[in-house]
Amino acid sequence: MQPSLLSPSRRLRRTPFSEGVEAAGVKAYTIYNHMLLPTIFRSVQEDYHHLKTAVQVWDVACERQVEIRGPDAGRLVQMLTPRDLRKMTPGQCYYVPMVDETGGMLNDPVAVKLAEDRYWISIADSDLLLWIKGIVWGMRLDVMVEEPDVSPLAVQGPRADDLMAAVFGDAIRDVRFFRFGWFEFQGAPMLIARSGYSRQGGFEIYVEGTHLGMPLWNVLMEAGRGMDVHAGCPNLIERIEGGLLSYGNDMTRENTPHEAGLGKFCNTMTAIGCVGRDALLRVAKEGPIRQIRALAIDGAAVPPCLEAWTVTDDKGRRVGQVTSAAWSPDHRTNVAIAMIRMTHWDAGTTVLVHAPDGPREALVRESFFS
Ligand code: THG
Repeated sequence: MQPSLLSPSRRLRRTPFSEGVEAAGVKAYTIYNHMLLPTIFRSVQEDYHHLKTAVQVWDVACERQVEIRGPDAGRLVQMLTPRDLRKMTPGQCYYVPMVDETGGMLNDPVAVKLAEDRYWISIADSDLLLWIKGIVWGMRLDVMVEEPDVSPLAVQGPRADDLMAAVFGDAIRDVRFFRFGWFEFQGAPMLIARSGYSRQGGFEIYVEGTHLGMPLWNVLMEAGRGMDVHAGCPNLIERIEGGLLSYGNDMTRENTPHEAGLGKFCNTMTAIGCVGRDALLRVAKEGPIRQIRALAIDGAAVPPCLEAWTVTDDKGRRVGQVTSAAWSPDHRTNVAIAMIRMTHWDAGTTVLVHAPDGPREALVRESFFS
């Protein structure tokens, strides 16, 4: 096995599944919420084809939870997001943009409502815990906020239902999208939601503690033998095709949810108490002047997108930037996520993408690729 090129330390956290990930031959990691996140097993393209045809088990322990518990929990969670949470009931998950007082995005987590007074906020890559603790202190709220020892394990792909039913029973098939149920594994209750960072369908198992991590990993791998199960991870190509955004890459604190194309997850008028509400009411009324778009970029496979690539019109005037891009074998073009100014965001517009190996023509698309 190749030695890791990341210098490990206590700051750079391993997960309850790291042993299984290593045994499966992980080839590359990134760091996400100060924790290891696998990015390649066989190759990004092989992992992509396999994800779209079989079933994978993903170590997404780096989707850390911020637990909010106590009498003010509901009030606090509504302060964090412009999405109206009044109809959210225990057993539901909501994808919620979270914003600061200027309407700038701080995170785009999945909120999991366990009880009227208890939530897990399943965060993207930013230290949201610190912002939340600051609000709690400043507002003297009656809640406890902490990072519990909870590690999501995702099962994704067209055969996810069959694999999960083999381990947890057929009742798992009845869990609806962005809902969760409680299922038993070796005597321990496990929260399992139908969700996950792919468009291929599947589940996320919120594993509490460390001790059941490898037993669960091994049971899934064993049960999936006849289903071509393999270790996998969020796949760059598949998530761009599907238009799944990556916080810190595709949008940052510089962007409002509307710019990020997440306006459909905002009900700013009725999200009473949301910290960025006044700022967002203003931008929602005017409408954004730049927004996330899917692009198809001409030419051979693009190099990795390690920094934003400038997008211009044919006269060289800046009209936006590409933030994620990859060659798609299925669509036989480069697929990309870009932030484009309104003068050029209409579907069918041709723009120039200044990739590191030179300028390329690109087409603004009506929608993503899945
Ligand atoms: N699952 C869980 N936690 C997470 C992620 C996840 N934390 C980190 C990161 N992913 C957060 N970002 C996203 C981005 C997209 C989605 C979920 C989390 C997602 N979006 C769908 C969409 O945009 O169409 C569905 C949203 C909906 O219809 O409600 O799934 O993946 N636990």
